[in-house]
Amino acid sequence: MIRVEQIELHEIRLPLKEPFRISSGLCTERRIMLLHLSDADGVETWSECVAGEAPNYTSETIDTAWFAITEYVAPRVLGVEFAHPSEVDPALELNFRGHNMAKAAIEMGTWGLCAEQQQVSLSKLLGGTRSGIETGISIGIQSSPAALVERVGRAIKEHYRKIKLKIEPGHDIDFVRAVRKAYPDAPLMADANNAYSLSDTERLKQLDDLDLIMIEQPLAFDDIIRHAQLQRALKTPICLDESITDVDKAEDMISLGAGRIINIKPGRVGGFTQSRAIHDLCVKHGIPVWCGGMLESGVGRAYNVALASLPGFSIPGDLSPSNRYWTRDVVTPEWTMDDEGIVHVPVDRPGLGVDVDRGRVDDLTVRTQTVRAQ
Ligand code: OSB
Ligand code: MG
Repeated sequence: MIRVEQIELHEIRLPLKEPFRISSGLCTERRIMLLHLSDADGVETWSECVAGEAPNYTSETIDTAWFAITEYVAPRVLGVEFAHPSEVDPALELNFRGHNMAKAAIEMGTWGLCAEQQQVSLSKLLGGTRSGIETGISIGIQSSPAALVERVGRAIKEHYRKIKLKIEPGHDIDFVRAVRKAYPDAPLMADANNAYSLSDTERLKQLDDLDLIMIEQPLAFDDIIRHAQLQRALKTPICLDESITDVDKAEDMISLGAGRIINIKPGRVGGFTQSRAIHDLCVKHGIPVWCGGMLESGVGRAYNVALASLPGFSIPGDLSPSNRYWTRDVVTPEWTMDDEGIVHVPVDRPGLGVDVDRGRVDDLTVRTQTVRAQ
């Protein structure tokens, strides 16, 4: 039985080691919301809200999520008895539209709390079967094809198993072609974060010759129909990210042929219960899934790693190790990747599998608020 007694919200600031530019915006420093959840027996855990600084990925931001959590999400969970964390998602969905990242932060926290309470790994609690996750890197838009080729070269040396190139009109065909020429066998894909429309179909078809594993979210953030039209024109599989906000959207994608792969980010879909439902549906239909990232701290990464240990996650995830993002993470041990490009799932440790450095979180905190059961 889960009964959350108290939630502490912390906003921390973490500068990225390298600026991250995508077609819809630039990030140099993450404003990260961490949540500390505890029950009345002293069981405690941490979770992370993955909303960004600006509404350029979904409509949520850290500030809208902070408000949604304190005003609407937390009151539906605090002091309420749940027999299992899978009961939290339906309680948050009833007459409550949107705010998926705010909901996910708390929904996933209840899974973390349950894992702590039962002294099992988060992966095991979810039904994970993998002990290692093949890992990919997401490389931001660079100033020139040569700069991108250089950056990709470093990623290959670091043994990444999938290399995702961010693209936009003007930073696309020539950039990807230069990388393909330099590395004929590299496992490459592209992510456009909504930068194109159907009128760019001929341009996007040029990517078909570059042997990409997939093209992620070329069209609008909430589109399914046009992606189906584009997929009919392209040989390269389309992977949807932004458009898949719940299991019904995944079903729409599959039945309309709007894509052949799904990037599951638990924050985007409202948490682990929706993530598992999408995973299960995709397994049933033979659609591969992989776990995306939102430049998380080591806390959010723990949840992503646990999710990616489910059997249907058959494509490398955007789960780079801590030192790809931060000079120093907020967890110990930090997340690392071995020289085969594998991040290990901490199956032998209960809960998240990493310890949160409370002193460091306090040092980095610029805003905090505590909400309690009435
Ligand atoms: O589209 O996958 C994306 C980061 C922020 C917003 C959107 C995206 C991303 C990434 C980062 O690609 C992947 C990572 O966390 O390493
Ligand atoms: Mg994406």
